[in-house]
Amino acid sequence: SQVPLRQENSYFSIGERCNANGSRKWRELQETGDWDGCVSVGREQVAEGSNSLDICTAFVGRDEVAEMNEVITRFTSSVNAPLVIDSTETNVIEAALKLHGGKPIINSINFEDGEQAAADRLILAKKFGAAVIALTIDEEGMAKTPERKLAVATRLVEFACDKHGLPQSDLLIDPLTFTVATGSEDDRKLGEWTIEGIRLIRKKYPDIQIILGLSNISFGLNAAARAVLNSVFLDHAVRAGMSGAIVHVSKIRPLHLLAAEEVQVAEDLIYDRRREDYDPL
Ligand code: THG
Repeated sequence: SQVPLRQENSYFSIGERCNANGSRKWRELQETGDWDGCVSVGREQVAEGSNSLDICTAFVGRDEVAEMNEVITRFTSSVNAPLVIDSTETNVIEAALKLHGGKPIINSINFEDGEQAAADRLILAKKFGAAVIALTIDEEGMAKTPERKLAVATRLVEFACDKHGLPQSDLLIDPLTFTVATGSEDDRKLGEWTIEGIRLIRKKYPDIQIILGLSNISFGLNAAARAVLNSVFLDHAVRAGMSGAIVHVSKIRPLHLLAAEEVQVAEDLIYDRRREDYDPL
């Protein structure tokens, strides 16, 4: 089969590597207080084409507020990209927003423990003019089926925009990405369900932003396979209506640089088309 010479590239890319949980290198730089090294990781990602950077300084035994402050202070003066404040702690988010200026993005709100924590963050968003990533998680847990993703997304839009006055253009719905590489029967539909969830949300809200933590799709595979699966999944997600993604930008490859067989295997994983004689990545 033929791989077409095209890939939709017009998505808002958020670099994933400034994350104490998602990058060993970053964690070591943070642990040793090598802030210049942290700035380099940020600048590298912007040079590679990241439109924004996800910043997460949460790590057991460390002072998340203090280290977030160190990073935000340096990045606002030395790295030319708006920052995504990735924290579960409202006080960490607030400290970062105070230092940021411009247009930061809060990562994230959800309804896991009801509406109060989400409300607190939306009040902060309004005060500081921040955009907000909203995960499709509610009191029943993470939305897995397309219908649940749409239902929680609808509640998030009504709560954040209609009730709390966040402009729809400042809401980034995240319908959740899970790995499809575990082999567990129950998890095999999760890739397709995320794509279908994007499609449903896009149909209902033509102008809203939809993003994913893209690399989650390939946890458990080797690095080469991850690059293939991430690239193919990105292409399908964008075509379903996704407008942005948290990614390792330099590892995303245009589809025409992949072998047709690689694209096929990735699509078989995403759409759960594993056969008896399936030859994994
Ligand atoms: N949605 C939102 N925010 C998120 C996520 C999401 N933030 C965190 C995460 N998920 C997205 N960020 C990453 C960052 C790194 C990796 C995956 C997702 C990753 N890291 C390699 C690993 O763990 O194997 C790096 C290894 C290394 O360099 O040490 O895959 O879904 N809103």
